[in-house]
Amino acid sequence: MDIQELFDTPRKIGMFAGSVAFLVLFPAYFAWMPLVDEGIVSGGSGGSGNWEVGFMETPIVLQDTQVMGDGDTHDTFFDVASEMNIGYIELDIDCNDNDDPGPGFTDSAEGTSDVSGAIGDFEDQSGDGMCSGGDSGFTLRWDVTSNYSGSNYTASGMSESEIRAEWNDDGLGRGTWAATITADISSPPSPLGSIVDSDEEYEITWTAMTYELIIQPAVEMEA
Ligand SMILES: [Ca+2]
Ligand SMILES: [Ca+2]
Repeated sequence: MDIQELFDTPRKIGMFAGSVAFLVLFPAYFAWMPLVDEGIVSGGSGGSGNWEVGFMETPIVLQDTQVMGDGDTHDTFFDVASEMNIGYIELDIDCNDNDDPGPGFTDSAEGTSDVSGAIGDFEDQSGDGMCSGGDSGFTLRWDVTSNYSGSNYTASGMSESEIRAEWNDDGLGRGTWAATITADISSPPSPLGSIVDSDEEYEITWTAMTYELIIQPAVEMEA
């Protein structure tokens, strides 16, 4: 078969052109698809549009209980390492003083953080609160991902990669978070006061809330 025979009819020429187009487009398609999966480029109709954005959260928790007398202090440490994005770091101190008969003389908790061992430009915080049970005591919280709430929302007029770029912890928040907790014990002013109430149990809970971003096209509701 010579070259003349290959291209002697319009149909054969057409088939040859189609084959060449296929050979060029096929590898190009497979080079492009992984970029779509990675969210580096936006695919097809889903370029800029409406997206449902959600956060699948997994907490890393460290819990400890300390019984402390009046004026006692306790240093607590939380070592954080995670491959996932971190939404926020939280320190929660809970206590419930039910030692005194009747109302009043409620113990309290106070604390100050030391964030110098954590990667990032975090500011130290302090807090205090009464030991009145439930979610009393105090809570300190730092956003590692800016403006993190973990609430689902609908994004409009953005590409998937723009949304992913917005929700990122930039590798911050790893390292050692620390705080010093101080007990304030209140007891009735009598010789028996310190027998009635001389200490309190403080529950210390550190949480690093990690998340995975879930992005899917919003379902268009036709009116
Ligand atoms: Ca008390
Ligand atoms: Ca007490």
